[in-house]
Amino acid sequence: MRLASALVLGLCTASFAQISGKVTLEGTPPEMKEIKGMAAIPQCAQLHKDPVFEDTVIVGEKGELANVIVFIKEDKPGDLKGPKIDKPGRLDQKGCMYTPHVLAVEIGQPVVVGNSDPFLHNVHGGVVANKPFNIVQINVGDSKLEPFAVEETFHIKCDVHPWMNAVVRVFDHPYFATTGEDGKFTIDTSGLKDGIYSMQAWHELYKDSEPQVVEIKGGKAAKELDFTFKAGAKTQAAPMKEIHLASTAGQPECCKVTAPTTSD
Ligand SMILES: [Cu+2]
Repeated sequence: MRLASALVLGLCTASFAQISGKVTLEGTPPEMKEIKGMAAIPQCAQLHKDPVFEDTVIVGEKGELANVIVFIKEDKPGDLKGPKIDKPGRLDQKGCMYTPHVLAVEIGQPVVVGNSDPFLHNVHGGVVANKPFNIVQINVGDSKLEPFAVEETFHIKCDVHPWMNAVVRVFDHPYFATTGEDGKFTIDTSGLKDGIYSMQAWHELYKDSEPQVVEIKGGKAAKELDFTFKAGAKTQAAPMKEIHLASTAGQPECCKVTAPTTSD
């Protein structure tokens, strides 16, 4: 009985320390183009029995929008203090795609990039403010990235397979979460002082939402937060050419290849 009570209490405590909600896309989502370049590289193509499409906008039947980062918006950098996230942020390369497509991490948080494919990928960061990196992974395994030092949003791409790209956003506090395919998010509010906070949702294509105000009392948000993006705000996914890499310096000899393009 005592154990049962403790379990219930534990569950309740855990469920209180959070801000949660859902993100929806209103309107007709943009069509995601098939990644045609993949067919030209048998190593990649054989890992997929069906055609693979770009993953900039992943939306469910009822508009549930994945890969949206929801976060507390600071009045000014450094305003928010919280416990450091020590669980590594993880990006995987599987079937010649990055998973997840969008990764949010904290400054100083460990970051691991895995290769689940038994062949070459490289992990090339389009950083400007952070230290440049370009890691070669020739087989299955994990590589640690140097933790990021400043806030920045940038693309990671593989120079071998030009369609492969992921988006990384670095925060100077731990109060963020990324939506799953159900559009839902849960931010762990451990260590967050009671008060009024401004919340924002960000999507790679649709950018910043209108901020919403939330009251935190006893670690808990007073209400669930729902964000809506309008599909009409953009008519098509950002093409690959919009991915800017800060520098190709240090690019390994292996990866200076001209791979088939994905242009249509
Ligand atoms: Cu690759």
